[in-house]
Amino acid sequence: MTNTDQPTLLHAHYATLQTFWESVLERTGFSAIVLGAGSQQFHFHDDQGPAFRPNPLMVQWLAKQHIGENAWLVVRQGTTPTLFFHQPDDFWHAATPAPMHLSTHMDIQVFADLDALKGRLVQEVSKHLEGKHRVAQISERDDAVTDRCVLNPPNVIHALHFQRACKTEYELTLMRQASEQGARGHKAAEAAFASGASEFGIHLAFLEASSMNEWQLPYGNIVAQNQHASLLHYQYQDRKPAAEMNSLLIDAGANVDGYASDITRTYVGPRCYSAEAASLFEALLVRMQDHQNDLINQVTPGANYVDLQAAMHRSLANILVDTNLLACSADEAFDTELTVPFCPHGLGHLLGIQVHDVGGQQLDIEGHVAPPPAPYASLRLTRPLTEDMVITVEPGLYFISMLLKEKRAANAPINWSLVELLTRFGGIRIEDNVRLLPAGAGVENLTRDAFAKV
Ligand SMILES: [Mn+2]
Repeated sequence: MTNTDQPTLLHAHYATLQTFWESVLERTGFSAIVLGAGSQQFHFHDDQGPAFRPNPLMVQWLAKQHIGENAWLVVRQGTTPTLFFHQPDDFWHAATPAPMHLSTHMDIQVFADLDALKGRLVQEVSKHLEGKHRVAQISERDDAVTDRCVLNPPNVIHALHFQRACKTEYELTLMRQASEQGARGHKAAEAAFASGASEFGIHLAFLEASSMNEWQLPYGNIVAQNQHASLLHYQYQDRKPAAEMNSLLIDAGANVDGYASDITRTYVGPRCYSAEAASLFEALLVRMQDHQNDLINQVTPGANYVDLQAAMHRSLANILVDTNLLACSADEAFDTELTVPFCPHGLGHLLGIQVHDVGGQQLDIEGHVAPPPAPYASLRLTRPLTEDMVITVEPGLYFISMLLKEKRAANAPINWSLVELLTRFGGIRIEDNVRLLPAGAGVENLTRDAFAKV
């Protein structure tokens, strides 16, 4: 029996969801919320397609990666939800079994025949339509179940998305497991790199040790050696080991029952092209690790990630000046935004069912948004931090020729010979997943805990 089978955790998870969803019904005046899981889509002119991913709101209720296609969930006030589950008789594919272990938490009705399922769904939805009542239907491509269903009403979706940022203990248990599986993958990847494996070999080592099929990954593995590490979302894997092995940046996570981990580590390589460059890169790695620790220590309820993003650039300015990469003062580097091309991405984001979880720029359940300020346009998390959020903290330092070229043309005070020395290392990113504890108690670092455990 795993932790997630504990009935009390599951019970508390459902109580939290039910209370919040009922408050959304109350506030918006809908008599029910109907979720469609969706169905498999295909590539253009093809009978093959990407792996089916269900409606993420459905994942929150079923906490399952394998929610069958065509499932529907009806949530209403004062009673447990009803799940209509399609389990076809099929000899082409294995039918996803209905989650009967959840039957104490919801009414589960299983149908082999899709038309019969839809007929019962219409009946069920119609039951909740007295007078002028409307039902909120959240689904991707489906027609309205009845003409009284309102498709994807923003006021309902904003509220549900906002609430997903703060995790229940049940969700945290899944995310700890995802962190442990991710940490196993990372340890195997580190060992593979030390023994001279190619990017592809490291990718395979990660999959095996994390026990992930490629299609189960929360996002495509980023396995970047040498200069590839300067491509923030480098998506290929070289099949042959590189002639020189200066660095590895690996950004890879695992997925447990629909919940993700998102972990990045950077290593110095076993065959660096230059001893001088290697020792400089190693010194930068040490500084970046301290830098990340400092930022994690500032994560607390009430803090604003926009301020932390600015703190990241202030501290990056110090690192670049101390290591002589910049020939100006740290204040000048920060004020002139000279650190931005060295780290053009955001400090972090919400994490959960989606790797970049929804609602990070949302200020409230009404859906008011807080766009990130220039020059931090790619920051995905701008809302105030609160307890039980799970977020990533992932500062970076890169040598991106495309961005630095512009600075060179503008005669920026950059030490170009050092940049040249480090360009073949690509860059550094260190990313942990942390859960906010009450003010003063720090964070639960899911990633560090997992590395210490596996
Ligand atoms: Mn991330």
